[in-house]
Order: sequence, then C-alpha cells, then structure tokens
Amino acid sequence: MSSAPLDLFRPSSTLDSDSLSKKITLLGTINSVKAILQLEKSHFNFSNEIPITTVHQIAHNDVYYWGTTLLEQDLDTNPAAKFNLIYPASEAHIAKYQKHPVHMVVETPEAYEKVVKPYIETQKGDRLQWVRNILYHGVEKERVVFKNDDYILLPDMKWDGTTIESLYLVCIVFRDDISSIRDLTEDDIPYLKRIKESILVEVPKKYGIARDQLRLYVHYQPSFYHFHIHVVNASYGGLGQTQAAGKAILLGEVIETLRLLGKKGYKGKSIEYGLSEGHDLWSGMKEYAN
Ligand code: M7G
Repeated sequence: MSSAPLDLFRPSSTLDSDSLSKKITLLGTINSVKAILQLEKSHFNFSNEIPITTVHQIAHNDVYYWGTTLLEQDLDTNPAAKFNLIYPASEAHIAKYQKHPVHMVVETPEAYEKVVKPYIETQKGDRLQWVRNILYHGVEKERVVFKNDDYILLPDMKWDGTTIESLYLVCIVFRDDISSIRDLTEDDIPYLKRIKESILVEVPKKYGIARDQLRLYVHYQPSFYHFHIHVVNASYGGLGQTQAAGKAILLGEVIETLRLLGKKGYKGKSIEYGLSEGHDLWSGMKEYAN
C-alpha cells in the first residue's frame, strides 16, 4: 500500500464546501499533476473525558455560555479529520466533486436507449479498475467484512472504518452483467433477496448493529456502472445528496418494483432523478428535464 503524498498537495481552488457535513473539497496539484483533496471533520470520539485544551468564551447570558475551544487530538482514537485524495484526478473526477446546479430529469425507456446506454458503455474501462482490484486482485482484502460467491462486502472509502454512527459499507457483486438497475428484471429477484438477507445477517455479526438499523440502497445514476449496494447506518443523516430522493433507491424497493415490472424489468420504466450540470449526461438529458 503506497501512502498518500498529502504534504505535496498545493490547493488552487475550492470545489465544494458544506458546513452541515463539515466537508471541504479542494482542487490542487501534486508535482504539477491535478489532484482532489477532500477533508471531513471527524465525529467526536471520546467516552468519559472530553479532551478540551484551550477555551475562548464568546459570551455568557443567564445559564448560557458559548465560545470556541481546542480539542486534543489523537490519530488513532480521536483524529481531527478524515481525508480522501484522488491523484491523479481526471476531468470526470473534478466534474463529480464540483458543486453545480442539479436538475430533475425523467429518463424514459427511450431516453435510456438513446442517451444513457451509449454513455454507460464508455464508462466500463479504467473507471472500474478499483472494482476489479477488489474483486480479483486482493486490493483492500484486509478490510473485507464478508465474501461469498455472490459478492464482497467492505468498508466504503467514505467511512473512517470505526464510527458506528456513520457506518458505511459497500457490497460489490461478482456478476458483471448488471451495469445499473436498468439491467435488472424479475428473474433477478431471488438473487437480490439472497444478497440482501446475507448482508443483514453478516453486518450485525461484525459490528453489533441491529439488522433493522441498516439502510440498503442503490444509486441511479451511480458513479460506477458495476452493480453495488450501499449499506449504511439508518440513523445517520450526514450523507446529503447521496441519499436524496432522486438518487438513492432502497434495495427492498427495487425488489418490489421488479415484481411489478415483470419480464421487461427496469428497462420498461421511466426513472426520475437529479442530474448535475457537471455530469457528462447533462447535455444529452437536458431535453428530458422536468
Ligand atoms: P456510486 O453510487 O457508484 O457512486 O457508489 P457515489 O460515489 O456517487 O456514491 C460507489 C461507492 O463506492 C461510493 O460510496 C464510493 O465512496 C465507494 N468507492 C469508490 N471507490 C473508488 C472506492 C474504493 O476504491 N474503495 C472502496 N472501499 N470504496 C470505494
């Protein structure tokens, strides 16, 4: 595992900054090559002693006091932030992380065939290398939570790997004939039910969280067109747009919808979702905007 050259990162602009999720996404360079650095302030992680070091009080009124403080940090038990670095970053990465206005579009079966399907075909090469690395080359293998003939389940790169409140795993299937939900039909119901049940058994075993506290969903549009399922703590509210209506679809909902859609499956359905102006599909999908 090579280490991230964070000390060489030189920021040039801010792609996104969100006070709610306490995240900032910076565009910059490392040795003159474009890179994206995302920093997310960590969840508070201490039990009985609060490691306050310095206090600056702003005001006091009756029983109310407020101000700012420094906390003593520790890389193992109480880190200041989690980072994600993409290096080298492609134009597609930059477009994905840059904040753009989002438009609601209705992707009809015709729009799928005409605009989206050809686009998906262009997304199956190098962009899926990380998926193949996990499935076939043992990358991240020390982090795998569970593996069987259907899938590999492991911590998502969005998660710090320890804070159960924000638990986030990704389940990547071995089948490579499902680019997105558009490729699912009623024939896949037993397969999806089997995977769902298995995740709901294995994750509680590993993390001690109840099965009914797990939220399982897929994205449409996903960023990566190899079927995978997001597995997160149902109580966690910090995922913003990635859990919004018009992006996340519950796995149980997908299974139930497939039952109604029959043989044609999701290819026969209109799907409404939010599309950022920075997304490659936006120019082709504009005419299907709400
Ligand atoms: P998505 O719905 O295709 O895209 O989900 P999103 O990023 O818009 O949600 C892909 C999921 O895989 C995301 O939750 C990513 O954080 C996660 N992910 C992406 N990469 C490149 C990696 C990786 O290399 N390792 C792991 N463990 N997770 C990743």
